[in-house]
Amino acid sequence: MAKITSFKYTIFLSCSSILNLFFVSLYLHSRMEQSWTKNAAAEAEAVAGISCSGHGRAFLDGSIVDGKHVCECDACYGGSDCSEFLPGCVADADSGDPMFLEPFWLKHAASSVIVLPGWHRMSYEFNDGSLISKELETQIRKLHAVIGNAVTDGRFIIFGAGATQLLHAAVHALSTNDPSSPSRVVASTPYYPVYREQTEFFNSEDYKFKGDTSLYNNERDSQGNFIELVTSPNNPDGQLKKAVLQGPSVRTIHDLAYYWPHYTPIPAPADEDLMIFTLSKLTGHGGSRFGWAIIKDETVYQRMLIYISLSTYGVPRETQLRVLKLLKVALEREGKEMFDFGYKTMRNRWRKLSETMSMSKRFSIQELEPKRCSFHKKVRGPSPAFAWLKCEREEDNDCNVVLNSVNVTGRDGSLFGAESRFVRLSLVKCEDDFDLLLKRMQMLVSEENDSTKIMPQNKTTVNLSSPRSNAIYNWDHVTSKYHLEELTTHIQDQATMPAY
Ligand SMILES: *[C@@H]1O[C@H](CO)[C@@H](O)[C@H](O)[C@H]1NC(C)=O
Ligand SMILES: *[C@@H]1O[C@H](CO)[C@@H](O)[C@H](O)[C@H]1NC(C)=O
Ligand SMILES: *[C@@H]1O[C@H](CO)[C@@H](O)[C@H](O)[C@H]1NC(C)=O
Ligand SMILES: CC(=O)N[C@H]1CO[C@H](CO)[C@@H](O)[C@@H]1O
Repeated sequence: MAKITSFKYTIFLSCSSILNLFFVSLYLHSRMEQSWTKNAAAEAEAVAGISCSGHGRAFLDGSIVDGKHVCECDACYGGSDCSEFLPGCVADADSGDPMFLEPFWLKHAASSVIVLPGWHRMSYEFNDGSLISKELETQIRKLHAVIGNAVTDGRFIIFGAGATQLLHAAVHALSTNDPSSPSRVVASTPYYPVYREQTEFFNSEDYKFKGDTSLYNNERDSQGNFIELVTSPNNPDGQLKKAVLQGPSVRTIHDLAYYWPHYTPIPAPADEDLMIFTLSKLTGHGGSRFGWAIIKDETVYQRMLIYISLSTYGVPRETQLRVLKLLKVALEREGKEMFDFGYKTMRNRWRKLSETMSMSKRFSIQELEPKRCSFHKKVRGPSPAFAWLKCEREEDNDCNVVLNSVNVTGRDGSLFGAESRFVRLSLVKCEDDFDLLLKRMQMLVSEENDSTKIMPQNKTTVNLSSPRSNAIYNWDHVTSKYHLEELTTHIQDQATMPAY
């Protein structure tokens, strides 16, 4: 009996050893096959592991001091590990750098990583002679279908180095090729300053920047060719916009950079002749310089292709590979996680700033109506990328000067074709930037004289015919009407907002 048992053991042991050997060799083999990514992976993880106190980040291509990568700190933080707050520092709310999405990507580091070997797509062109990845184009069409913000069926798609390049390519493509009657490039005030700056900079004979659309919105002045830039939701004020000018000699460019659920309810898919989108406001990757245009007309598409081809000969293949990966992660679970994170972050910021501003008589911010959002499948409140701040006091005609008194700086309203009484405050930067901005604005508002007796929202005393009070009234109206829905979602957020 003992003999049989020991025989069984021997058999069992040998089988087990053979199996082990088999798996070990399989493992070693696969390790060897993967070995060319190993060093790069270790290098990337080592840099990612450098602690910057949650107020900064170390990067693989950042500076090296004493053989080590150093932390790059958020504004207003310093020290070798970014742990020191710099008290007198300026809260810079000028730039629209959408760093608010960084926590999402930190959480999704593993799924969003790409590997880029030295031999990746070295050629000038793809095999079919084109400059764009068909897979990426497909992914972009899928993205719009899932989010429901643009129609892409039967449309041409072109890639560019961010919306900036595509805007100019579009102006070029739509302009009359006729210096004797150059196209007039117009936008509704307040408009994104780059429209004017870029058109003037390129100084073409074929088109000239001619300011506010409202100057041409009548029969008499509307002769000649126009290119109207429509930004929806608008930068700076977040309003959904439609083209103003009509007629056979009017061409429109729809800049839909912010037409994503992070920043606005999406009432319906946009279906315009020429629509421009950018990766930066979608995923936060402004530095990747990637945008795309969706174009109905083939001739316009061809003219834009020539522009891209002569200026940069397409978008780097490295960028296209990265964007493909980022969009796949963005679309996981039908976009639920990224777009929820984006929307909730922006909505919470807007809510905090609005609360502070509702106490103020000296300042006001734009009013935005709740709307039904086809993506969220409900009526939802505003979550804009920017506050369009107005200094209400007669003497405060330069609003940025007022903000500078508490070390806040925004973008001067005059750059948007409006008065300097307005300032655009960016709400899309990182958490540290927003927190400091909010704190300083609270300080400014609390400094207002007690003599003005601000009773926050006494509805019965509101004068409805005054536009200023109207804004307060409607905000109040909005919060009470949607209070229940907002409160419910707020409670749900607390429960469902993943840890970032
Ligand atoms: C603003 O900056 C100045 C100069 O750095 C500093 O003295 C002042 O305390 C700062 N004020 C605020 C409110 O941060
Ligand atoms: C609102 O203002 C009116 C008039 O000043 C006052 O009679 C009323 O009590 C106030 N209501 C509240 C809720 O404070
Ligand atoms: C309400 O505001 C308008 C415009 O500012 C003003 O003309 C009107 O006299 C005000 N009414 C009252 C009752 O204060
Ligand atoms: C109009 C008015 O009362 N102005 C006062 C506001 O408060 C400052 C100091 O906090 C005074 O200097 C002003 O006279």
